[in-house]
Amino acid sequence: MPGIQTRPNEAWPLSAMAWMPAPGGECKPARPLLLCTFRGRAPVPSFPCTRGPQPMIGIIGNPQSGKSSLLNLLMAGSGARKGKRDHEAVVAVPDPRLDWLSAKYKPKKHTPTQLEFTDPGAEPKNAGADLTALLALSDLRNCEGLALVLDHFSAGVDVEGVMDFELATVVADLDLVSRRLEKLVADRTRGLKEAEAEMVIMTRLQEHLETEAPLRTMGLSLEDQGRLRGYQFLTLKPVMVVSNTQEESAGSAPPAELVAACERAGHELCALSAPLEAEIAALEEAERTEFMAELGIEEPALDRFIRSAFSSLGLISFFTAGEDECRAWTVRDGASAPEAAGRIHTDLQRGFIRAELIAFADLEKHGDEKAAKAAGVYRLEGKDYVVRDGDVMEIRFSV
Ligand SMILES: Nc1nc2c(ncn2[C@@H]2O[C@H](COP(=O)(O)OP(=O)(O)OP(=O)(O)O)[C@@H](O)[C@H]2O)c(=O)[nH]1
Ligand SMILES: [Mg+2]
Repeated sequence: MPGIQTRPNEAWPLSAMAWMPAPGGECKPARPLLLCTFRGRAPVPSFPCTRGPQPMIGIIGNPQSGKSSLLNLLMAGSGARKGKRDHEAVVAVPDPRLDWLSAKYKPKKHTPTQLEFTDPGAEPKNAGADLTALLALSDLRNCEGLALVLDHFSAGVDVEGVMDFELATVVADLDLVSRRLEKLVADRTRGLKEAEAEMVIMTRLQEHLETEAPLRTMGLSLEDQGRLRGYQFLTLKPVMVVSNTQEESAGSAPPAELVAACERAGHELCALSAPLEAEIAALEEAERTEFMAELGIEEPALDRFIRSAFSSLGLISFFTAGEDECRAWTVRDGASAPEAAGRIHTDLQRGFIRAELIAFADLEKHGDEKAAKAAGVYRLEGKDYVVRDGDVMEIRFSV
């Protein structure tokens, strides 16, 4: 794709803020998303997910690229279940750290964090839809991230699929911006003054997209991206490229050109062979380890895929651990300790006093809390603490 351009982020005119749609669909207020509902209490709004209690990733790709194979594979993983619809799968994010905690505390309940995947191309009404048609579906637009499946099993690996996808998403966003601008021009003609401010911003987005560059290269601040959330621009979404390779390629590194193309585009890359992964998933644990050793792989590519899909969304996990439950909780990277506490219960956020915590690596190193405390690696953190991936926390609160 020619000339990806970036330019510094100019301040948004203050007057422009008023029109910004709330998350959750063009110009519609977001349905607040709820992670836990405690009887009779206000639900906890999550990091904004637009579709359900856990982040949703939309599976996209050309016809016959292996989208359904990937969804079936996800469904076959341990802890996976069918989502609300047949083409949706809720999967557990594999995390050896949580497994370690559960092995230690032997809790009554082991609760990994979850991600949801949807394959709208599998809906009968979308049968045979190509990439462009799939990208137009609101089901995909409303996802927090996209997984692009590329057929690299029938004709080998190339980088065309990544380039075609980039262009298709830029064109789709440009179409959205252009339609919005048409409406704004009509509004201005009718004398609506507010239209002016939004036009300034939409024109900037349009100019950028016309250079065939995705909006993620525009240098928009996180705050500005948040303001634009309601539009669900495809080129602002994190993308996981799934190179669905030939079985023989399992265990070898993806070709350098593909790695470079994904890096240029800012996408995560995961190479896997769908039929091989299905074979691995169907084996008993002992046989699985042996089979993977023969192939020269340490863990199923599927596990790596789910984990990097999770982190590509800008999410991290913290843990609570005890004899009742060992649980991984999802927060956005950058969340404060009270925000993280609020994921567990609104009361914990409201009455937050402090967090008592230890980094998972320190707990693992010292073996247990007592030894960790003796080594001085157990910490007390206040309201301003920014939670780190892998923190094992206990919240002190008073309401
Ligand atoms: N050899 C081989 N065949 C595969 C692989 N992945 C998928 N296939 C085959 O390719 C065909 C299409 O796979 P699907 O998973 O149905 O592809 P899809 O993208 O869901 O297809 P549509 O929904 O029709 O667009 C099926 O016959 C699969 O068995 C692979 O890694 N290797
Ligand atoms: Mg399919």
